[in-house]
Amino acid sequence: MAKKRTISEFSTDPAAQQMLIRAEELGIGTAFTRADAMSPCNIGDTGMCCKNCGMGPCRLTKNGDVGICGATLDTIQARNLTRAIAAGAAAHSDHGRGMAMTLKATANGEAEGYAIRDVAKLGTIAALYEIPIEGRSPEEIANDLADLYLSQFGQQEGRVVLTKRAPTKRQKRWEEAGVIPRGIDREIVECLHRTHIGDDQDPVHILQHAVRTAIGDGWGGSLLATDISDILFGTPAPILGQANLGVLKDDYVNVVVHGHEPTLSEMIVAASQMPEIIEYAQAAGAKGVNLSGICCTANEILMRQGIPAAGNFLQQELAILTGAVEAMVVDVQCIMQALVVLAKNFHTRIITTSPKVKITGATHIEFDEHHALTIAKEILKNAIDNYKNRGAIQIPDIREDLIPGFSHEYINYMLGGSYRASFRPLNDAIMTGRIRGVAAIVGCNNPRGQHDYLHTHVARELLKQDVLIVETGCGAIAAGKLGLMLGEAGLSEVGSGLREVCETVGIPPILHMGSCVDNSRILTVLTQMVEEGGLGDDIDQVPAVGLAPEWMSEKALSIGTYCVASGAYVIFGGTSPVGGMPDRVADSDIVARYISQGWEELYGGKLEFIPDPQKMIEATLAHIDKKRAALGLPEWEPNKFGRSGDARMTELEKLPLAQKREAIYGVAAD
Ligand code: SF4
Ligand code: MSK
Repeated sequence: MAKKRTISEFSTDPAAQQMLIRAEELGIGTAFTRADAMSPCNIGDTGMCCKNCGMGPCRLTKNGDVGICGATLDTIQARNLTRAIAAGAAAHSDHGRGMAMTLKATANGEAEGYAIRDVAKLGTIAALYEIPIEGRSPEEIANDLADLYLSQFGQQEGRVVLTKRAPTKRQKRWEEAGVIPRGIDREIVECLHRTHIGDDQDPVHILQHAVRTAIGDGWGGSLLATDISDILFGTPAPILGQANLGVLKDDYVNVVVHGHEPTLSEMIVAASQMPEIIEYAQAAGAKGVNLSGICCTANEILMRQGIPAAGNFLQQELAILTGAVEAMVVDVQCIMQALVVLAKNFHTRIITTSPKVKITGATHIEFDEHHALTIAKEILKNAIDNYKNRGAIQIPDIREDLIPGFSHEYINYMLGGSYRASFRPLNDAIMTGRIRGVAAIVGCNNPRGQHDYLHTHVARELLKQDVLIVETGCGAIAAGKLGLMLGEAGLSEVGSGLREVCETVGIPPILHMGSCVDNSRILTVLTQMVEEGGLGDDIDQVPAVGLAPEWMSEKALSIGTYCVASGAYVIFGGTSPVGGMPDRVADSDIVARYISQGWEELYGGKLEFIPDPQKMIEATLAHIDKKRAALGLPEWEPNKFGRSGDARMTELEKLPLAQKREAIYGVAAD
């Protein structure tokens, strides 16, 4: 019998807790209560079930069990993991394909409402591939770039051209391991082929292809999606935003955009500010239209337009429970089917928009980039028409300011200024030990655990240890809700060395770097840190760790795998999908060992599943310290740095001259 949790065990977020109490009062179920009611299958959740053919499903429960076809547990686990990675890579990359098609349509004047906003980034990216720039219009260059990027999907031979943006040594490693993706789609299709009954049955060989597919995501589909989003909608720079359910407004028409793609949501932002729409809303008795976001669509418009985030993955149902949402407009990925049933208790309309996503019972208004602004206006008018149907509302008065928008271009600029933009100050801060290392905390929420707890607990503890944190996805929204993304407001909990750097540069201790596909920005930052010098000549030498403490989606597994292939130590929380049997003899644990030790030998990075937060933190710090030692950097010392500014000067003033000189210049007096 599954344990029934209390409201505070469901979520650490007080706004979420208020809505969960409301759900309980109204007798409405949510993902949290459904998770309590349904225990996970203890065979499937550790990868011990195969249903790849009609002879199964085969459930392997004892050491030595095999499926009807003779497949071993290791083969089944490798196949299951590979299929999940292929699905995740497909989701990211298909998003990238959509962006490339929009870029092509924009370049040819066929995309209503879109323009090339970042011509400089277009030029920088085009130059990487030797696309001619001189004397050509942005549209001509964009057309060539779109063609090049679109060709990467169906390419059969050669290499995905974006992989050339990895450090040289990394590319060599991939070549030696035979994992450079030939074409983005080709590798995904081959994953499905290889894992069909009676195909690839060597777990290590299967997983080699999983790596190749994931690289096609991180250094292919995701990277090009980020490039094009920036070119079309502007490269993010810091901007003031807000997060949590308190961003909904009682006297406005609330429209929540949810999913992943910025193409439609950017047009909805533009349409919501048009006099025609504002007047339409006022005629309906509202003050106007209040837009907010959930999940990564939220991150996309938060970091570019400052549009507030109503919450992360587990808050999609909770936003509707406020009773104040006229329409939730969804595109692709992470949209719960439960929204439609839940919305029937309120007046909220669930509007699906992607040609790829329909939900039974939802209103479908199909998006087409050729008529984007017209469709955006139609959607908003549909929501406004629904305002009169609003019943009792309860909006938690809880929201937090945050500053998102730390693209790698901006990080480069902020560290060095416009005349000497550089990663040098960041590398120097790591080399001296002011910053112990870097952690990327990314990924989803999972109702099997306490909403936002792992994200925020792990982040807080690492900040105390002078670890600079970058975040994307739902993890970023969790940190934003906690107030750790607002310049000095977040610094009270931060180690003294990191605090000194944040104060000097003027940054929060956690940098919001965008949506799930923007994990490619983190790869770019790591590459630029390597190129800057002083931290080795490949990503696996940088004192950095990736964490997905509350992961749930297949995309997270693809992200984790391409980060490992890029050289990172990646730690996931929750249950391992290759966990196997509790009583397994270690020597038979081929898959779990291979993705850790085996991948570390090949790529310098490894993937591990560590559910315990304390162990997760210890493993992160141990890895950072190991990498520091390997680089010959000084051992990190707490409180060595950071007594900067007036306080430090007052302290120094009290010292005798010789000691003062030593303290300031690090050399003894003459
Ligand atoms: Fe069972 Fe083999 Fe079919 Fe999988 S592929 S379901 S292990 S018979
Ligand atoms: S939205 S993939 S729940 S991060 Fe990108 Fe959040 Fe995970 Fe979806």
